[in-house]
Amino acid sequence: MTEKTLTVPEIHCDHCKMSLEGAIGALPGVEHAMVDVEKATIAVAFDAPATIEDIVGAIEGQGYEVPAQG
Ligand SMILES: [Cu+2]
Repeated sequence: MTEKTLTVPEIHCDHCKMSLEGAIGALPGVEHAMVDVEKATIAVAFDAPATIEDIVGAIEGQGYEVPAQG
């Protein structure tokens, strides 16, 4: 199991939380995705076949920019 926390500054409300948790959670291999609206972060836990690229792609697919993390 890989766990990562991504910062997505455009997260600002519960609608963001629901749409992002739904989109990421639907990816095969994702154990959980939890958005913290106040911190604008997403904590994800996943195994193969999911990759971090898939997860970033799902976030971008919802219309959010994912800046370089680090
Ligand atoms: Cu929102």
